[in-house]
Amino acid sequence: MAARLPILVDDNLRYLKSYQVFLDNSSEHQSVKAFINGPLAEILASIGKGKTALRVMGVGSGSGENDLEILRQLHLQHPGAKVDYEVVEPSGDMLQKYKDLVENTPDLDHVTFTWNKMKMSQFENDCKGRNLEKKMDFIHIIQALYYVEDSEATILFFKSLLEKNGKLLILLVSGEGSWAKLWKIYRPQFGKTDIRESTTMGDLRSLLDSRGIPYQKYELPSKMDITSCFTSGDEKGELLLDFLTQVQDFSKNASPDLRAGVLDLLRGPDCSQEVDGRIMFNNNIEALLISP
Ligand code: HSM
Repeated sequence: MAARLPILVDDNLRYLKSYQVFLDNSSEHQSVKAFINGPLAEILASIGKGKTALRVMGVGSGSGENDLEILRQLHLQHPGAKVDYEVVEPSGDMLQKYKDLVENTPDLDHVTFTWNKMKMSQFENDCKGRNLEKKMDFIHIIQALYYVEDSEATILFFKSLLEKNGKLLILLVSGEGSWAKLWKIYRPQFGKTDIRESTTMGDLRSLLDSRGIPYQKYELPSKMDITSCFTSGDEKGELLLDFLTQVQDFSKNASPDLRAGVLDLLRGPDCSQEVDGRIMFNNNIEALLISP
């Protein structure tokens, strides 16, 4: 029977710390930024053509860095347009960081933010209750679909909010990357949860294919330096291990066998490569674009 290990998201402070260590040691934000200013720029240019006001939604936006990069690119593509921007984010700490970032960012006078401090499922229920008719030109769910109970229902809901020429962008870890390998072998032993932290883009593509929903796919190469995970007791390494397993204090709570097996897999060629003495984990990301 699978061990009941404590789940990382249940300890908000530890989650925030381990997420920060993950960002500091990976090229995740840089890869997403390169995508926003590369392939996404053209797509943003194509939405809401000729409109003077655009409606955009960031779902699970965290502390807002990706959102503001998208807004910057959107402004370049539609210089005169106002933007009505809905943010859906359940963490009060993240939302506060996001608001601070907005405060300290110039040239956002054309944007009106609406803050929805709630989970995606709550937002969906709220919209249905209010019969919200507001249609969106662009919706993005960046690295956030792990935290929903039913990813299919969630995607269909947000897709239903799209304007005729709108686009829904979803980013998740690659179906072929090291996250997928780690989860395939060890997810059952990391403990049972009612959310799907182990959803990869492979799962999502299968789901869309089976429903006949077309999409455009992009690959975003990314790496994570996990060298510190192999120094027992290293604070950053322990936090990174928590982020990788989504288990609180993984080294203390997992059995010695489970810990040894996970470290072995993480270090091996299925997950990582050694570059200049550093252990680099394949953190590749995939982006999918869906039309209404
Ligand atoms: N939640 C584990 C996967 C991940 N999240 C990568 C952000 N980036």
